Amino acid sequence: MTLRSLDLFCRVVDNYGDIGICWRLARQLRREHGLDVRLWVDDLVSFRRLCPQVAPDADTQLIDGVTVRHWRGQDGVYTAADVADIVIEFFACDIPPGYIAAMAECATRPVWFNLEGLTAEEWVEGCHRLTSPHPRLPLTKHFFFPGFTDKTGGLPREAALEAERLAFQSDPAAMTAFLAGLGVAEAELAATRVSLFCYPHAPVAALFDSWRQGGEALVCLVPEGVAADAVQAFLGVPPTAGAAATRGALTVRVLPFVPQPDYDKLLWACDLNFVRGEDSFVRAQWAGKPFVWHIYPQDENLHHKKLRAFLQRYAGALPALEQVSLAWNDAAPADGQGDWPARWRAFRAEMSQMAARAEQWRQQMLANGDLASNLVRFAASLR
Ligand code: TRH
Repeated sequence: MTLRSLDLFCRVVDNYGDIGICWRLARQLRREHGLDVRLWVDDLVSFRRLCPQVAPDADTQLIDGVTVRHWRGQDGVYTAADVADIVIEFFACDIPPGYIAAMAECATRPVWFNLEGLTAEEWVEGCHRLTSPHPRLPLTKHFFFPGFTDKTGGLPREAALEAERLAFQSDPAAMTAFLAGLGVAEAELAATRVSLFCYPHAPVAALFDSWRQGGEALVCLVPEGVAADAVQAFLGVPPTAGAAATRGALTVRVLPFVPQPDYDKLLWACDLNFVRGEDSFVRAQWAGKPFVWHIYPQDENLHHKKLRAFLQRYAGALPALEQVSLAWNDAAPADGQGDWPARWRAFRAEMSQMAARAEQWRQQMLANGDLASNLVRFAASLR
């Protein structure tokens, strides 16, 4: 039986966490796989930040062909007719019990996935596609893991992404116009360009100091709301879009928080990108430019394990990248703290090797296919 419809349930964590990934996936499943996609989101106000078309008080709305449903809570009565052919709960987000009961009443049961978070740890390969039978109902859930090897679901990537990136990067006028549209001044175009997206606890002030004292002109482009305290301290004025200041070799410029497609362009237009969480981290990998990852913090420093697992796969031959990544995430060994100006000097000297590695890594990731296609293919095989 053909799979035609899909329900994706997403809970927004910590401002807009996770909706970045789900919104991208929902659009791709609609556009490239022709599925009738409903995206259930519990926090439309946060969602609107990434997607300005979102009306925060609408129960149901259609955006880019995706039906967006306000997921108001766990109550609610559902029938088999409400259930999609594929049901995805993102990151074990617990879909409403009434919906699960309705799933069990379907003549043909839906294909049910728990789509997990991205990690480079090796155990993922053993858990990818594992089944989890419901304790009471005749339903089976499958775990689906994004990942970095061909024994995982791969990374999210739209079919046209590579072509779009190549077109943009081979058109300097388009790049200049894009940056000018974000307020980047012409005089800043000659400097080394860095985009900055991180959680508030990153040691931004120390990094700014290193750049300020460094020997090369560097412009740091920071979307509004990111690292607000450190940016304000550097600028001396509130960090609203358009604010900028130059001190020593460093110019910090606050950009508007751009819509998702423009965020890709920003990554493509920079020499180095600081990214965070999951979605921007993946986009930086597709950008094929050097990047530093700020991982979302977890209890008992579990995130440090995940960071190391990634660095082991990615940065084996890039010691300065490893050092900076560990220090950026407060995971450097006590005796390896060093200071930021020294770390940055080593990092800068290694950047051309990082660029080569980024390119090689992108090719490697491309070979794993993309998450949406891998998921749809697997879902079809279960029918
Ligand atoms: O939102 P995040 O902090 O996401 C995280 C991760 O998913 C993490 O695993 C999770 O547990 C945590 O949330 C709660 O960072 P992420 O994943 O990079 O998503 C941010 C999105 O914002 C991404 O889609 C890129 C987008 N973005 C823009 O569209 N415009 C911008 O200007 C910027 C800076 C980001």
